[in-house]
Amino acid sequence: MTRLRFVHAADLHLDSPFKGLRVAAPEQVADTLYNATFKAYENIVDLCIGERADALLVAGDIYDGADRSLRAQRRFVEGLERLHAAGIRSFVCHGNHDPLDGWEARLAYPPGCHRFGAEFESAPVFRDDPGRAVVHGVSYPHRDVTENLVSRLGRVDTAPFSIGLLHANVDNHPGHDPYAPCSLHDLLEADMNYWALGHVHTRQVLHKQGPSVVYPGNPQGRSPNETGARGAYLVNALDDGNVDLEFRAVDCVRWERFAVDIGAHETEQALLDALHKSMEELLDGAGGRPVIARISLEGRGELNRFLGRADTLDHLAEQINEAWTDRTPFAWCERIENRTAPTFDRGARVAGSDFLAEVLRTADRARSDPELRERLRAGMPGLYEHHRFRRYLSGAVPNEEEFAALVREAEMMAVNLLAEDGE
Ligand SMILES: [Mn+2]
Repeated sequence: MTRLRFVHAADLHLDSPFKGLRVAAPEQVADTLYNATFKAYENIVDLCIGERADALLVAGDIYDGADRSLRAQRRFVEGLERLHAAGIRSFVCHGNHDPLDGWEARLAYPPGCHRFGAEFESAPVFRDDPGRAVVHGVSYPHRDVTENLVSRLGRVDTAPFSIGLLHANVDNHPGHDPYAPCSLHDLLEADMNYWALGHVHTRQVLHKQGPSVVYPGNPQGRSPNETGARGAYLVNALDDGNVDLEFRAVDCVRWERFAVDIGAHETEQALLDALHKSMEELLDGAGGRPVIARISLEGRGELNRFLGRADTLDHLAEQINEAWTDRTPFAWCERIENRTAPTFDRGARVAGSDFLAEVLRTADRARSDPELRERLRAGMPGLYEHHRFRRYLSGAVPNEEEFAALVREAEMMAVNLLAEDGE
């Protein structure tokens, strides 16, 4: 039986400026971006209402900056008002982007909304049935919270379904500032059924059950580094204390990256056709949303010479955008990067007397000489289990087939580094 049904969102970053992009983007792309974070938030409110959720939880970074705009604050409160009118509670904490000491307009929040202060406090989800579910939350008083907030939580009453609402960096997640650092262990030790986290922008379930520890990610990607579907989690809390988690996309414009290997294309026309085809596939996969794409051209081939000509990358992007940007939904190529290299005559180079020739011959021996292969493979467990290196290596020690792929990759990397201009 479902005891509680809620939507968990975080990192709305309302009114994100989309730095630099709005200048370069055509009008309809710029307009879409300008409204994107707001529209995604409205989609979250619609999701709560459509799914008849009991509550919305927002785990910090509602606004993009401490100097949050009045427009952003009003739009946020409007959403909470819509929830309140539908009988849905809202629980909000603030993070490093929107700490309590930032400027704030004195706006009237609806009575159904609970905003957490600078100390952990508890709020029942159902005012007429406080023993059913409780949210424990805390906000950042200022931006640079460097202490472990979980340690301030203390024991909580375990009878109701307990939710922790927190903006924090768990286990030093790379790529995000180390605010309110804590460990997964800290979170598992606390008496919670569900940790509703915010801060890390790519959704992640750190622990599935008992308790569930979840980052929903930001609901709207804001740069080529925030690709793919983004949204919130619809959570059904069951009577046994576990949850059913369901991700729901709410983003209204999607960022994607793709790579095209020029080695597979002999002519400029073939390359253009491949780029158009990829743009079409991206749009097909975006569920009716517009797409902003960053394209990377890679590999070795004749086309490397064409790509090296002045302004070629801009002209390519122009060709792509002429075909895709005026459609609804649009696809817009934001940038094309050239990571290609000239063709490489392996047969000629392997017979040479330089270091690269030696590398190529060693790669050949690693493939054909069983003794060398065994020696190399024998060294791998030490690397994959090494306390420093294993974090850069995913998965288990490679098997025979994976080892062959590694040799191929290593050779390619060495060639790219050593034969930079093909000469
Ligand atoms: Mn954030």
